[in-house]
Amino acid sequence: MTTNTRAQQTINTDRLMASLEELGAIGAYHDEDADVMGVRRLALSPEDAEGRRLVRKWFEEAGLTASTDAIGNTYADRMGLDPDLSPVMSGSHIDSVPTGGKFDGALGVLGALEVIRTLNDHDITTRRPLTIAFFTDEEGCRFGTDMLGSAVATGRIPLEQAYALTDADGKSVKDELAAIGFLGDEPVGQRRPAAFIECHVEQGPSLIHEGFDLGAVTGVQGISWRKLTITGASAHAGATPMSFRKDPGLAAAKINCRIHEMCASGEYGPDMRATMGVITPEPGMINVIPGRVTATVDLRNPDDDAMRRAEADLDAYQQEIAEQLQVTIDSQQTARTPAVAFDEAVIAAVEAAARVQGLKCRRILAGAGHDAQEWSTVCKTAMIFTPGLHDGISHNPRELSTPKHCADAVNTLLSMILALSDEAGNA
Ligand code: HGY
Ligand code: MN
Ligand code: MN
Repeated sequence: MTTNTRAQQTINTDRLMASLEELGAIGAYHDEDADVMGVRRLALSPEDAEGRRLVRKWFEEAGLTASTDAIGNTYADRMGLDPDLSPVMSGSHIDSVPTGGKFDGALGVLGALEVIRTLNDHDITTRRPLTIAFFTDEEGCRFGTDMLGSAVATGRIPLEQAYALTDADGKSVKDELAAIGFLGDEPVGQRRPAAFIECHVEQGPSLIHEGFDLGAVTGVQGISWRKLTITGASAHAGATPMSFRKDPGLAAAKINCRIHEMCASGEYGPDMRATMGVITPEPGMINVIPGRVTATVDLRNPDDDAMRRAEADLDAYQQEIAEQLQVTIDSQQTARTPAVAFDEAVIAAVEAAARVQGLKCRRILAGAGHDAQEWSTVCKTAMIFTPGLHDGISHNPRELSTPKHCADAVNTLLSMILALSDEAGNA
């Protein structure tokens, strides 16, 4: 057993890409629009279960001790020279959106695994123990709130509240965890690493457009999700005069226009983003004025005060529209996370690790939510971003990072994990 030497080694890129391909084949589907293979691995689905089992098998084949907690987060531990020190943790998610790609989340999990495999290849033992992990339901698509597993593990969402969340078919998180065999017996809330580091595709156009190899992520912008149930009166599309209508479809359309106007106004800062991703009319027929529309609003803002103002102004607008169009609007907040700043020393260490490899790196704020933002509430945390082709598109089957993009990120992750696990200091 050798002591922890600064690894001059680099990861095995072919092995990393082969693992990404193999995991990416689970839940693969042919996307007609993009004419490429996408990934559909919704949280706690049979596809997610198959992916979980494969990755847990890989964890164990790498000599790690795997365990699953009560919300289905799966951790894999590697002994350090000093077993009493708290571990360095790295991981991400393997669930995807329904029209996902092979890299979102998977690069963070399989990149961490590749670091372990590389340390094993060179018989390197780190000072601190290491833990790699995948977390439950990062995407939030199926059960309505994102970063669920990490939020429960770090105390933001109570376990029982998470268990009770249901999908569109009324299936609960707890029942679905049990159904796929990942209702673990490790209590949640026990894992408190010394540091957390996650690598992830940027999911946006900045790095590739500006010619950077990597991003040292400074934090995550605020996220606010709401589900609107707008109820009016279904009626005949031809026989009903316009003045007789109570049309929830019109209400949803006006709200969608309003959130775009709010972004364009600059009144909520220059970077606010808003999306109405779900707009579902019932009964959804060409000749029937809808009786009910279910819609969602996703607001993002790096400025928490501006986010609060936007939420309050949108609440007021919803009431105004309800009165104007004689509909009712039930508005439920389904996710809410504040803007998060990562640890300055860890961010600087990412920049230094990139420089050592001769990689062009710049600081960047995460546009998407990530597991790391939850772990940043319990330990020093940062992220490594890598660019993507096609303007860094993500939550789209065309998501694509090259082997170099992936290797640059994971070699930087290797350096970071060695540096962070070398540190003495608190237990
Ligand atoms: O929605 C997000 O930002 C993340 O992909 N769950
Ligand atoms: Mn992700
Ligand atoms: Mn995602």
